[in-house]
Order: sequence, then C-alpha cells, then structure tokens
Amino acid sequence: TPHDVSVTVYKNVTRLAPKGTGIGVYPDDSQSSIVPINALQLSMTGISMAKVASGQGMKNVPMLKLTLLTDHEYMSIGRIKFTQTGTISTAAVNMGDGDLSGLSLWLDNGGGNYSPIVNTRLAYILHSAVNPFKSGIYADIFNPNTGLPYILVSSVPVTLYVACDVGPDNDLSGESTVGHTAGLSVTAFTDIYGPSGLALAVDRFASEDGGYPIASGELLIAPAIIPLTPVFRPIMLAGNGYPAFASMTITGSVVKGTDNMPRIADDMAVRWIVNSPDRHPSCGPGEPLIDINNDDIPDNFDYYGRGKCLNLSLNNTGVPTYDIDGDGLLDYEFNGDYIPDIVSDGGEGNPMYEMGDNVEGKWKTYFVTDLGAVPSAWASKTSEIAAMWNPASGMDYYEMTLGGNYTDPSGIKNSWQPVGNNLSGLLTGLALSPGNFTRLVTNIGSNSTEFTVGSAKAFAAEGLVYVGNEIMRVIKKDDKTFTIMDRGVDGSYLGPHTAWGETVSDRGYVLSVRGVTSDGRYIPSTKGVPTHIFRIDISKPVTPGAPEPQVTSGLAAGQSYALKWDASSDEESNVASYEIQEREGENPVWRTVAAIPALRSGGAINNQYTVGSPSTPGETPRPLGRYYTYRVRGWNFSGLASGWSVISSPAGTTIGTELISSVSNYPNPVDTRKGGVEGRTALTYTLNDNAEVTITIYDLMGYVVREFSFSNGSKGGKLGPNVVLWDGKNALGGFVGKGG
Ligand SMILES: [Ca+2]
Ligand SMILES: [Ca+2]
Ligand SMILES: [Ca+2]
Ligand SMILES: [Ca+2]
Repeated sequence: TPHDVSVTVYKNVTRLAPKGTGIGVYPDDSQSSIVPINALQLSMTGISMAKVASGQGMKNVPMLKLTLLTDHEYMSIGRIKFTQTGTISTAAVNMGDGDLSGLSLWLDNGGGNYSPIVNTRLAYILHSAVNPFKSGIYADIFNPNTGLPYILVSSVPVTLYVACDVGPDNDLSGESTVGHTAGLSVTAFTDIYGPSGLALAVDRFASEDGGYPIASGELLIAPAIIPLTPVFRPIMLAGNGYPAFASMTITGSVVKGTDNMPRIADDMAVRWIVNSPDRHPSCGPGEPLIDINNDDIPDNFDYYGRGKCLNLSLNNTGVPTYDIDGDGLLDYEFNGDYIPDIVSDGGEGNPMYEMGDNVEGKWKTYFVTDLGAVPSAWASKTSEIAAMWNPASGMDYYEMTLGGNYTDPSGIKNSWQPVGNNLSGLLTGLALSPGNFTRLVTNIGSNSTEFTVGSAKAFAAEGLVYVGNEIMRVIKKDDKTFTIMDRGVDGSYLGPHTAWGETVSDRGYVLSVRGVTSDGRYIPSTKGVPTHIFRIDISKPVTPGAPEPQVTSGLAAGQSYALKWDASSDEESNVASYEIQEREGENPVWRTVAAIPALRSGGAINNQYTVGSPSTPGETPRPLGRYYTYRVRGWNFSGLASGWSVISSPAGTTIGTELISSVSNYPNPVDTRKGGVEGRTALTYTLNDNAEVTITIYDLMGYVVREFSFSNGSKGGKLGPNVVLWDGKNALGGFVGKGG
C-alpha cells in the first residue's frame, strides 16, 4: 500500500535532510522512474517511571520512558499527544485539571539515564486556564541540538522520557491538588504525529506486543514524601577505613587517581563531620561521620563492635554496604542479586532508581519505579522486625506496619504502630513464618516462562514466590521447576534474576511507614509507603574454615600476606560479610582487623583477605619480628553471626634461618625445693615453624630427669615463642636435688 499519496517527491533525501535538496513530482519529472514503496513500521513501547507519591510543587518528576524505532529506514516524529489520567478523569468540572502544572519531553543522548541535567528537552508544555490539560497535552517537538521541529527515528531505538511538574497549589476547580492522583498516557498509536502535527503514514510494528494505552502509574500528590533513599554523593572508604564522600567534578563525575580509584573529597567539611552530638549510639566522640540523608544526623554505625563507626547501610536494611564490584565506591543494592543498582538524581534532588543486570558479561541498568526498588531485606526473628527509613519534612511522628504484599500494607500486623519521631523503629507482636527456601539455578529474564531451582519439593503446587524484591505467582511443574503465571505481582518490579544462587522462598512481608503531621494528616497518605520487603532467616550461617596465612611453611610472611578460608554458607539469606580477627603472639586479646563482603559482583565467593596491604582502607603493614594468628566468622543478611572458625596457623613477619632460637630458662639456677611460683623455672624458646619438640632435662651426672614431648603445632611445638613451665619434679613426681 502506498503511504505517501502526495505527488511531491523530495530529491536527494538523507537522514539529516529529510526534505532533500529539491522537490519533484511523482512520477519523477526528470527520470520518469517508478518509486518503490515499502510500508514503514513504527514501534513505540513504554514503561512507567512514576513514583508512588510526589510532593506538591515538585518539578521534573519522571513519569514514562518511551522507546521508538522503525523496522527499516527512518521517519520524523514532530508531536506526541499525552492524556492526563487520575483525578482529572472524574466527571466533576475542572477537577484535577492543574494537578500537573507542566509536562516535559526529554531525549536520551546515549547515557540511558533520565537526567534533566544531561538530556535534551524537546518540549515543555505549561498548564493554564487557557491551556487546560483535560483536552489533551500536545508535546510539539523542537530539538535545540539540531534546530529541527522533529526527531528522527530509525531502526536504532530512540529513548524519550516524559516528566511532569506537580501542581503547586489548586486545580482549575479551586480545590487543592493534595490527595489527587495523576498519571500520563499515550492512548493510541494515532497520538504520534509527524512534523507540524501531520498524521503519520506508517503502520504499527506488526510484532509489537504491549499495545495502547502506554500509561504511567498514577502518583499521589502529597504534602510531603518519604523517599526510599535520598540522592547521595558517591561514597568510598578512606585510608583510615571510614566511609567518606568521594571527590566529584563540577559535572558530577567521580574524580579518580592514577590507580583508577576514587579520590576522597578534598574539603574536610564535605568529606566528614568530625564532631556531631547527634550520632549513632555506637559511635564515640571525634569519629569521622557522614550524613547521607541530609537530616544533619550522621548515618555511620559500628556493626561489628570494633569501637569504630566504619559501617553504613545505604539501603536502610541495617546490613553494612560494601564495594562489591571493586571500583572503590560503596554499592547500593536493593534486590539482593549481587549486581549493583543505582540511585541517581532525577532532577531537583528526587531519587531515581535503576536496577543492575549482567547481560552477556556487561553491566546494564533498567529503570525501576520506587515500588519496584523497595529493598529486599531479612529479619532474624519471627516476633519482631526492625526497620529504618528516610526523613520527610514536617512530621510529628511516624507509624509502621506490616503486610503480605504491596496492595494491603497492614494485612499482617492489622494496625499501625506509632514509633515516635526517630527514623527507625521496632515492629513487635508479630507471628511470622520463615517459609520454605530454595535457590535459583537458571536465570529469569524478562521473557522467561519457567525457571529451575535447587528443589521445589517443599513448595505448594501453586502460590506466590519471592525472588529478591519481586513477587511472582507460580505453578510447580516438577520438583525442580516452576512455571511462571504472573510476574511483578502487586507492583513489585519484573526484574532480571541471575543464576548464581539467588534465594527463592514462599513467604515475604512488606513493611510500610507513614508520617503523621501535628494536624493529624498522614504522609504521603493513610496507606504509607513500603520501605522494605522482608524475609525471615532465624538460623546462623555455617562456621567458616580457619583463615590460613598463604605463606609457605617455615618462611617469613613479611609485613603483608593473604589469608584464605573455606567459605561459610547460609541456606536462607546468604552470607553477607566475613569478620576477621587477629591476635598478636601470645596476647589473649582478639581484635577485629577487617570486615569484608562475603560475595562479590554476580555472586562470586570472596573468602580471602590481605593483611597489612597499604592499599586496603584501614590496613597498615605489620611490624617485623612478630607472630599473628587469625580467626574468622560469617554474618548473614538477617544479622546473625556464625561461630568463630578454628584458629589459623601463625604468620611470622620475620623468621630466622635456625628452626629454634632464643632458648633460655628463668630463674636459673632454680631452687626446686621452694615449691609454688618461686620453685618453677620457665623454659622459653622460639620456633621458626610448627615442629615436633622434645625437651630432655639431664642432671649433672648425665641421667635423664624429665622429658617433655610436644606435637607439631600444639602448645610447646608451635611457630613463635613457646613457654614450658617445669616445677623441678622428675617423671616419678619426686623433687630433684638442688643442682642435681
Ligand atoms: Ca542522616
Ligand atoms: Ca562499587
Ligand atoms: Ca541489584
Ligand atoms: Ca540462615
């Protein structure tokens, strides 16, 4: 079917000059050729970026991500008509018209992120009494980069973002916008136009699945919001081991040193607050502290009881955040798949969430609404759950509750529990079930129809399963396979899941929080906002193996050396971190020297640590001439620690060539008839390796008085200093004569 029925023919058309260099008449007046017409197809698909709620008067609030492409060649798009949804669609005259005070259309310049700072604004339509939105919002495109009133769409996808400004005051009916809901949609394929609003002469992609309307979620206009996370500056670990803000360029990228690692912010005041009266109770005075959610209260805490506030929990689960991909920056992670996720500034300081995925070995991100980005968390008790959240301004106090999904916030707790005006609380009086657990064996992609697990035996024939922060409805196909019936249930995000061993379980709980103002209003609404999706793990991880120094037996370890151990494991919540303790020589006091993530990006096991490496934050080379032993334990995601491992073999920073040295006894001579402490002598010697030791004591006549034997590695036969006390008795228990 010919689609362009005009007799006008543009000559020498190129992508940059769609109207060519001149006009001819069809059939071509100079060559009388026949113009072949190949029907062009256009695809537009969209996903919602709308949050649960938005504050009144907020600008550049993202609503929709649109992807356009053609099946071949290119075409020009000059206008897209949007329709406001929500309160505006009620019958009441002018009601809701003004809930959105503006709509902006943005072109992605290749970064793949919605950012009013980086993207190009193609259209900005303001609401007014003479331009009400009820009759449709016409976004007429002008691309300031090309100076053209259209964008070119080809078989290479073009990404557009649709954002809105939220009405700051009243709608056209004179009613406050607070409590209203608003969304945006493209209702039909015919709402896409060519330049100057001309109808498009194209077909819809034959294979296009989604269809119309392409609609955003509807955001609730609230007096204030409780953000899932704040927008925070990138955070690294400083040389002293404390989290610190990284140095940034004016355009917002992280400054890196010659080692390609981030550099700490130069300005001390930007980097840390050194003295703050409002600090976590686990922090001492004078510690370097940072505030990530801008409430002027530092957010670092001492998770491992080290006496240093070295830990931060970026996703508010209370479990420390680590750098898992090795780029030197702490990684935000909300869905528990060990692929770092991103919080970025969606303009005006509004957080935007992107979920990471590994696609053919490359890290990619997907936009997620705040509902889709609710962090996956674990609790260690069936009777209570502790949670933290971020501040909303103007709150008198907060309340928290628990539900089984996102649509029924208080269905489990059956009430809202007031928790004062702190940004954390303990929900009590619960009776929760850990449920059944298994592991993901195959990836779940966006088009997967089934997935394989370690064992589905304990699971019901049909029901909900929880994978990270996604809820799915599944049917058990066999003992290892689930058939997917429904993805992204209850507003959870239909996200990718990786095959490294993500936990799949059949119980989950959504924790919600709401603020209450002094005049009794709920923020953002009576339903509150979900802050976490919890699963229960009441069992501690398996005790790991001893952290053995990776040093050849009998050789000096030097001032820096690796420790390696048999990994811990946890059937339910996984091992989150390892805590490594050190003891010097015979000193009985153990000291935590490091805590490291138990898994790296993609679920790779991380069961080693380098002691004394100057490039590791918080580490310094060990002094020479010392002996150290180590032990390690694993912490799971519900905050439970395993038992301590067996103590490692010692690492000696310096070792002589002699196997035994510094042999002495004191006092010498000894008066063994005195008995007690005075009547003993301490035989001391230093071994340069674990060894079988036999000590034979002779009298002056050459007769054997006493013999001690120590096995390899036991007390008396181990690397480092050894002390053997001799009370002067012979093997039969009798005292040996003085000098005898
Ligand atoms: Ca804070
Ligand atoms: Ca990182
Ligand atoms: Ca992730
Ligand atoms: Ca467990």
